[in-house]
Amino acid sequence: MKILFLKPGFEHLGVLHLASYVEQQGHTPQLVVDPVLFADSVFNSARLSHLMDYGEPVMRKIAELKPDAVGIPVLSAGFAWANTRARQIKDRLGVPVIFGGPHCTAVPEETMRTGEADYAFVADAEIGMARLLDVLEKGGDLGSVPNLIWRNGDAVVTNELAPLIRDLDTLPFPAKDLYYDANPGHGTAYNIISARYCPLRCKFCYNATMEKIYGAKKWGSRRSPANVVAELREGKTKRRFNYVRFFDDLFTADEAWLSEFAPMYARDVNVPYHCSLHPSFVGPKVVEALKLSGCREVQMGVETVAPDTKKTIRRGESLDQIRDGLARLKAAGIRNSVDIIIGLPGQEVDDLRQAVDFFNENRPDLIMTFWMEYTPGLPLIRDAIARGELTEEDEARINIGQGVNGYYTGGRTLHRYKSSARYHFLFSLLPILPRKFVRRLVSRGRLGLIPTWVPPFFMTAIANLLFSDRHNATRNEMARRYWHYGAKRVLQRLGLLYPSI
Ligand code: B12
Ligand code: SF4
Repeated sequence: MKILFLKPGFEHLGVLHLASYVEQQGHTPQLVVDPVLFADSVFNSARLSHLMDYGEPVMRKIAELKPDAVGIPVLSAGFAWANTRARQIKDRLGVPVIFGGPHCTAVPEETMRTGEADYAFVADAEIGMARLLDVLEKGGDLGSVPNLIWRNGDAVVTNELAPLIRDLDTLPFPAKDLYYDANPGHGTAYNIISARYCPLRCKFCYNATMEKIYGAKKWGSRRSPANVVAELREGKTKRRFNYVRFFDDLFTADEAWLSEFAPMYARDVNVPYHCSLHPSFVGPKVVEALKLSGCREVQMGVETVAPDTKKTIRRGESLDQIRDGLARLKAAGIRNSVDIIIGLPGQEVDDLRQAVDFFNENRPDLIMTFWMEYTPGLPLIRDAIARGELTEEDEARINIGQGVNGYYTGGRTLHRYKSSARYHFLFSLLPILPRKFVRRLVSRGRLGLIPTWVPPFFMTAIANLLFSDRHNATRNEMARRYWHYGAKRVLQRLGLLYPSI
């Protein structure tokens, strides 16, 4: 059966893993990438997004490929886009549309009740998707397809979950060629994932949602270091890349794994890489292994330094751990970027001031400031409602993928938008501002001098441009994507180029 995956924006490892799995099971995967410009959290403009919409060329391409079914990955922020395309596909081709990904996992019933999908999947979908395609092709019982959500008359049925795939080494490598054939020259990095999920369950994160489904058992599926290195070695034979980006939630969670991985990676891959970590997992052994393996840059989620707010989001690390971790990384010559969140429930402006004080003394290379984005199913939503920072109506909107943009649902941040935006400005430039200047600015109450007309997303872009590693793959890929698809669409709109993707 021909299954076409329609993917917005960037490379999507979930889809590429699914594609290679269903191919192994006898089906034929296809991929169409919809560029979806100006609808992400960096560049967001309804008017430009409409102007640059690739709807018609995307639909034409799908029709040319004549799939038997179409699969669409759905993040909550992309639920509206997924529904629009699903409707168009069903009207034009009449083939079934299947949704999957974090939005469906978080709110399965709502996905089916409010969306256009014929079928959707909860959580990891390799086994279920292959089974569904068999049923659609040869007939059979939909009730036997694990993780499937489907309509039986007026009822929405959620089937039993398959156990998590524990031995990820048994899965085929992701179907990278599908993406790179469609987007030649877009990636200078090799994106890879070695584990699924995270041992922690911070309340603002998808992993807290997953806990409702798999409990504490969700953690524990990790590919062996040899399997990860084998994929990268194979990747090297197919295309050139000068950077590797590990998409794992918490790359350094397992010291033993890391110690086995480090020498193997250094010997067989030897390409600088990026990974994400957590302040509780930056001990001496971890940093030693990162250094030995050639890690170039890490992103550390700090989110807040205020003890009470840390408790609210279920974070247990101490300020000493953050301080020591940053110092160790610096001593090892590993670039480090920290994440801060504005708009957490209960967060006061003073929390942000504490963060400025802390990072002024313990300087990371880059501070990435995010505004709290409530996505469906987060336990933090109930906390925000209890504090009167969100309403039940807000939750209903969040559950259908609306209002997930942090600038609009940053809890009560909106009431102190100006001061929050000023702190965002300051965090963005902190790494180059003289320490004394920052101290004076904050202690003498001169923050009002910082302009509030500069949009926060612009400051994030500036910080990225100034301080992120020149190999920073997200930045480079984003620039390429906008340049390639933006210029192409403008020429198409002017009638100078035939509309295609
Ligand atoms: C890497 C990553 C990124 C990368 C790449 C994104 C991508 N499209 O792959 C980048 C940096 C670009 C990114 C950006 C964003 N991300 Co992100 N990202 C992740 C991360 C850390 C890993 C994703 C991954 O590769 N997982 C591994 C693969 C194997 O799993 P998977 O993708 O979930 O796929 C499996 C199942 O979900 C399912 N499935 C997935 N797709 C489909 C499709 C079909 C048809 C079917 C049947 C099944 C199916 O089957 C797959 C295989 O089992 C996750 C956290 C996480 N643990 O998932 C967050 C996560 C997905 N991101 C998230 C968010 C919010 C974002 C942003 C909106 C953030 C922002 N403010 O900009 C943007 C959106 C960008 C976009 N438009 O795609 C949230 C989504 C929450 C939600 N409910 O929507 C997550 C869950 C993190 C979190 N906050 O908790 N992200
Ligand atoms: S450490 Fe990161 S990935 Fe893990 S639960 Fe917390 S925020 Fe999510």
